[in-house]
Amino acid sequence: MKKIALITGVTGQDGSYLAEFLLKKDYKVFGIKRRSSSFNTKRIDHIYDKKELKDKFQVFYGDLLDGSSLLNIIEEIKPDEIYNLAAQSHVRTSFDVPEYTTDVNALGTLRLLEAIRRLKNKKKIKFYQASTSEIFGNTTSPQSEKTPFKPASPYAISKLYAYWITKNYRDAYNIFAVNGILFNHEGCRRGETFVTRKITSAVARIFHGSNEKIFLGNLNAKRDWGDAEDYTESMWKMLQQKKPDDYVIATGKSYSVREFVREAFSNININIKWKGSGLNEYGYDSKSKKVYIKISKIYFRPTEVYELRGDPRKAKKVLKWKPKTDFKEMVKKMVNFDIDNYGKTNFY
Ligand code: NAP
Ligand code: F7E
Repeated sequence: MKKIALITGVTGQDGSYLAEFLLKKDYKVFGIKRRSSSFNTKRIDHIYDKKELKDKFQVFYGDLLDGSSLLNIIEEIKPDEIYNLAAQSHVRTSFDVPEYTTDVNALGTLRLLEAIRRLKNKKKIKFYQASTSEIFGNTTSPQSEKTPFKPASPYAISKLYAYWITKNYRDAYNIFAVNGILFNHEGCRRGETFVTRKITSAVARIFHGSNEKIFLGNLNAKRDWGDAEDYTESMWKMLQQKKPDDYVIATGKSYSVREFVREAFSNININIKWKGSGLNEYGYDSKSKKVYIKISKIYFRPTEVYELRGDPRKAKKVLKWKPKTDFKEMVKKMVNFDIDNYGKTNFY
């Protein structure tokens, strides 16, 4: 019998990669999409378009804010594995909509776990929770499964609730539930408001002749940036273990936003240098002296996380997982993708 997977957040970066990954493993894949006033399926439309996948991939309307929709879908499709990837996932925005972020990310996870708890066969369902390095906040790097939590945003705090409730339902009700504590992972389907894709899409426009400047916030923040496609495999691996457990998924290396900018521009043969300080700092082409980067205070956060760098040794040992793509390759892949698809509307 084919295994059945349900993915919340299937229209997002990770959801779309995971759907493809599971379809290749011959799963039947169901996704949940929320109602939106404009099209929100651009990352999965190409899966729908494949005739051979017609009976293997299906998407239902549902919402993490609507417990009955989750229960109905789970009862109807009877999944073997549930991947909870849906979230209000933008850290900066979580300061503007803290209540909404908490409702979706924290209570949304509870609603799913409650839906599972009510099922007769709850012990057979495996549940993956998309946890995050943000729960560590400003702790000393590298962060591992043993690092204490110090979340520093409404997003991180909502995800810490989801982390604990997942653990609690595992212990209290014997549900196979795991937390994948993933550090930042990026790719060609990354949302354009996250800093990496914001930079690579602007670099592509500049390559094609745009005269724009990129306005950024904190250039000194460091993140452990991995490749999103490498990371989706780890989610599946966590659910194939004998016992449920929590794992850090990371590369073990961190780079600053400043280094990301320089690396992205180097792919179009522009060598960025920096001048000035604070809000007056700018980045310019060392040859033409043209200014490409400026600072805007709107991109700073009320509380920033200065460095996240993960220790993935447990995942390497137990899951036999390791990242395949390094920082330079990942940046190159994103810049080239944005250059090649410049001006196109349907490109995934
Ligand atoms: P993403 O691109 O922002 O995707 C989020 C998904 O959640 C989208 O499909 C979105 O739908 C959906 N969603 C939002 N609110 C919803 C609601 N109320 N009900 C149902 N669906 C809803 O995020 P991602 O980068 O793929 O990340 C996947 C998960 O991993 C998220 O939970 C994120 O917090 C977590 N995470 C991400 C990273 C990372 O670096 N990418 C690292 C650690 C953890 P729309 O398409 O309609 O917006
Ligand atoms: O910011 C700095 C910003 O928004 C990265 C989500 O997937 O990963 C992601 O959260 C860094 C921060 O990602 C701009 O201050 C500077 O220090 O790309 P980001 P994030 O906040 O790390 C974690 C693991 C998740 O779980 C989240 O869901 O870059 N930064 N200038 C900027 N950030 C943005 N967005 N825009 C700027 O202009």
